[in-house]
Amino acid sequence: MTLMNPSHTGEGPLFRNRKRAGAVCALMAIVASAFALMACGEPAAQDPTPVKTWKITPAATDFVVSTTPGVEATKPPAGTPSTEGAVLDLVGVGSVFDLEELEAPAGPITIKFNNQDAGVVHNVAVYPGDDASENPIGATELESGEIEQTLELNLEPGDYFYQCDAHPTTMKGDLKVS
Ligand SMILES: [Cu+2]
Repeated sequence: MTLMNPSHTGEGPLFRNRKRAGAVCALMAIVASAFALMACGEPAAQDPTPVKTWKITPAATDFVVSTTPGVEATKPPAGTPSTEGAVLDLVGVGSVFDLEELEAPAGPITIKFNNQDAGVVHNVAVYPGDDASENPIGATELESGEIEQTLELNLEPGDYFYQCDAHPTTMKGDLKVS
């Protein structure tokens, strides 16, 4: 008889708890649906913002393009007076260039290379940029001295690099075209 009482008293609270749990579940469903509606509204408001940012980026590129024609416009007046263009003298002696820095105005440029090393092969090759990583714009043939070579170029303003392809570590220099 003493074992029956705990089981009877235990059933009562259990049923009440199940009713309370059902009411809580219904409340959470309403709250969850309310949050779902709010969550759906936020992404729709955020979408226009990235589109506006994308429109700003191409506009900045247009500014760079519009600047380039202005620089090119100054080139013809500078090149017109001198019909021959710039002439740069370069000497190779003891497998070294006498000049490691050359400057010239944009337009036709002639490099006169004097290889004074008898029986030693030299040349002059001009590359875009600061090194010989890209293809050369122009180059003379590798020939043994003593010999005079002429390299004719037509260069836009910028930084260029020149070297002897037979001695790239000792015969090199920078050419600045403005
Ligand atoms: Cu050389």
